[in-house]
Formats: sequence, C-alpha cells, structure tokens
Amino acid sequence: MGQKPFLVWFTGLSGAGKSTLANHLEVALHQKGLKTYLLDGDNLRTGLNQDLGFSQKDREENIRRVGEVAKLMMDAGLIIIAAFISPLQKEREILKNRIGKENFFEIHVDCPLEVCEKRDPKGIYKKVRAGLIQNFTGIDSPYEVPVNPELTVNTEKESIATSLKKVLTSLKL
Ligand code: GGZ
Repeated sequence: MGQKPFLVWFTGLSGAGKSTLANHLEVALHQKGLKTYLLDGDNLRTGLNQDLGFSQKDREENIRRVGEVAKLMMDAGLIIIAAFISPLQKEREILKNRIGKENFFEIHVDCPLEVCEKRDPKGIYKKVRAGLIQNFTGIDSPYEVPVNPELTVNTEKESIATSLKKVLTSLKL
C-alpha cells in the first residue's frame, strides 16, 4: 500500500526552469495519488534558512539543511521534490550519500546562461548586471555541471511537457 519515499533533486542555474518543472512534477505525482512535498528557495530561504546568504559556505549549509529536512520528510513517507541551484558537485555528492544513492534522483535542468538571462522572470539578472548582487551563480560564482546525473533536461530546446515526460520516465512512473 505505502508509497516508497525518494528525493528528486533539480539542480541548475537561476531561471533554468527548476521550480517550474518541480511544480509540474508535483501535480503529475498527485494525479497518480502519490503524496509529495516541494522544497525550494522560496519556502526555505524565507524561513528555516533565512540566516543564510550566497557565500560558498552558506550555500553548502543551505543544501545540508534542505537534505536533512528532506530526510525527515522521507521518514514520514513523503516523496520530496527539491529545486535548488546547488552549484557544486561536492555538495550534491554529500547529499546523495546522506540520502542514500538508491533514493536520490539528480536531475540537471540545463539551459545556457544567455537564455536564463534573457528570460529573467524576476529581473534578478538585471540587478546582477547593474552591480546590485554579487556572487551570482553563472556570473561571478561557479556552477559545476553534474558529472553523472540520473537525467539532464534541456529547457532551451524542450517544452516543459517533454521535460516532464522524461522525468517521469526516468523515475519509472
Ligand atoms: C544565486 C541568487 C543569488 C546569488 C539571490 N546567486 O531565480 P531565483 O533568484 O528566484 O532563485 C535564485 C535563488 C537561489 O537560491 P538557492 O537556495 O537555490 O541557491 S543555492 O542552491 O546556491 O544555495 C535567485 C536568488 O536565490 N538569488 N542571490 N548570489 N541565486
């Protein structure tokens, strides 16, 4: 009867489409009768992680805490969908080991920086270019492309529907 808990982890640049895809995935899983919880910057960085900024150290702590919260929620039986830039391979490796390889699905939401910047849904790249934000991923802070993700979706070339289908297939759902 019980669903098997796991963690779907979307990583990618700001504006790549992580949150959009995560939201679509959540709807699709609900339609299959599965119980989920969505974690992303919006609900974590305004609450639990409001003391954290964007230095390398703070990003690592951000991801560590998200991992611990995800783990607790998995213990409660939920499927967790997480959307965080999580720019470093090392921090994603640590996360994977903490969660357990068999329950961790790393999905790279790939999109060229120029395209993310053109989309700029929240006007954040404009602020970066105006010098109002420092240490911005892809501009003056690194993003390391996942070495061996479960899946890569390309949101420049694919529709959301296509990316979502690939995600569901890779999750065997
Ligand atoms: C990256 C930043 C920064 C800096 C603010 N670098 O597109 P958004 O605006 O709404 O989502 C981004 C969000 C990234 O938070 P994460 O928790 O996913 O980052 S990490 O995994 O690296 O800890 C972006 C906004 O925060 N934002 N300043 N300097 N993104």
